[in-house]
Amino acid sequence: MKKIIQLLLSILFIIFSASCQAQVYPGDVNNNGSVDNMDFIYLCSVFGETGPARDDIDCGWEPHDYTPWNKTFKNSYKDIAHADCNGDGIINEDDVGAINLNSPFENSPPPPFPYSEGIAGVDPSFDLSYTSRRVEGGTEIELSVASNGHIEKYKRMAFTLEFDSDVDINTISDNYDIDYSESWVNSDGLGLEYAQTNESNNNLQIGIARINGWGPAKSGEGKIVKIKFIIIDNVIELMPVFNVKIKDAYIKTKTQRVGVTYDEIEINANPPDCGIILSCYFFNSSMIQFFFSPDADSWTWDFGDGQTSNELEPIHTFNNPGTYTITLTTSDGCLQYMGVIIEPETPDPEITVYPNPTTDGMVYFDIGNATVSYIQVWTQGVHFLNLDGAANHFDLSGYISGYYYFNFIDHNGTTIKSVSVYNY
Ligand SMILES: [Ca+2]
Ligand SMILES: [Ca+2]
Repeated sequence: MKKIIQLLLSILFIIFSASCQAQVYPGDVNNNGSVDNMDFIYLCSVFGETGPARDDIDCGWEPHDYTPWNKTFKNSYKDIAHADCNGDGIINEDDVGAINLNSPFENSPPPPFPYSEGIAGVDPSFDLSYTSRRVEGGTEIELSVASNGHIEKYKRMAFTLEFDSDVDINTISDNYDIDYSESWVNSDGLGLEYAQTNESNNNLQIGIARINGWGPAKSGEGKIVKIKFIIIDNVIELMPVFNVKIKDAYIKTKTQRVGVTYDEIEINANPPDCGIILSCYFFNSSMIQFFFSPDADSWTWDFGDGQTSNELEPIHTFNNPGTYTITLTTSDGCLQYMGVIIEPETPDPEITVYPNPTTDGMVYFDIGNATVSYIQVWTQGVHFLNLDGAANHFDLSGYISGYYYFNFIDHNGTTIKSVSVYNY
C-alpha cells in the first residue's frame, strides 16, 4: 500500500513538474496573461538586463521554455526573463517588437491593473484636444494629449485612448501617426516609445519610457503626444459625432507613482456653421483680405495653404495658384468655409506708388505704359474713394495712420495692380 502511495505521489510530482515548467509567452512581460502597454512599462523597467538565452529564439504566441534568470521585477515575484520576449538573452528594443507583434493576444483576462487614477483638482490631469475642423473623408485630425500640472522626473508612462464602442477604430483610420516633436516627454529623443491599436477593445495604447542609461528622468508640463488619424470616407455618415476618452494612465517617476485624472472629448465630424458669413476682397490675383460676420469672441483663420491667422480681417497672400478652402473657426466651436481660386499671375504692370511709407502724407503714382480707368482707395477693409485713372497723386495727410490700398482698375473692371502704402 505504501509503495502504491509513493508511486502515485511520484506520478503526481511528475505531472505537477511538467505543468510548472517555466514558460514565456513572448510579449506578456508581466506574465499576467495578456499583452498590452503595461508590458512595455515592465520591459523598460529592466531594460539592458541579461540572462540565459532560450533554446528557441522566437516571438510566436505560444509557450516557450526558459531557464529562470532568478531576478524579479521590483515589487513582484515574477522573473524578468519574461521581458526577454525574443529569447536572445538580452532585454532591449527588439523585445518591444514582440509586444507589438503579440498585442492584444491573451490567454486569460488579466486581473485589473492598479492604474494611477488621481484626484481631480489635486493631481495632474491628462487632457485631450483636437484641431477643430470638419472631419471629412481623407482629412487628418490631430488628437493631442497634454499634461495639465507639472510632472516631476517621470521615468515611464502609459495610457490608453479609447474610442466610442460603436466606432470601429479601423473605420476611423487605417493608419495613424504618433508625433512627439512638440512633446516635453521626449524632447531630447532619449526615450523609447510604444503604440499599438487594440481592435477588440477599440483603443490605442501608448507607452513612453526614459531608458536607464539612455537619458535622465524628465520633468515638465504640456504637450505629450499628437496622434494623427486620416479619417476614412464613410465615418461622417455613420458617426457624425464620436467620443474619445483617455483612461488607464500610469506614471512612474524616479521615486513614486503619480496619480493622474482623465479627460474625454467629443469629435464632431460635422460642426455647425452658426450662420457665419464669410466674404473676401481680392487686391490682386493672390493677395486677399477676408471678413466675417457676425462678430465672435475669438477666432482662427485657416487659409488652406498651411498658414493661419488670428487677425480680425487678415490680408493673406497665396504663393501658388490653385483652389483653397478658407476655414474660420470661432471660440464657440462654429465653423464656416469658403473656397477661393488663385489664378496664375498675369505679368505685373509697371506701376509704382511712392513714397512708402508716406512722409508728409502725399502719395504719387507712376503708371508707366499701363492703361488705368480709375484707382480705388481702400483702408481697413473699406472702399471709400475712387480716383480718376489719370490721377498722379493723392494726399493722405488728412487721414489717420495705417495701411491704405490703391487698386488700379483697367477698362474691363479688372484690378491690374494693388499696392499697399503705410500712412504715418
Ligand atoms: Ca501582460
Ligand atoms: Ca531579447
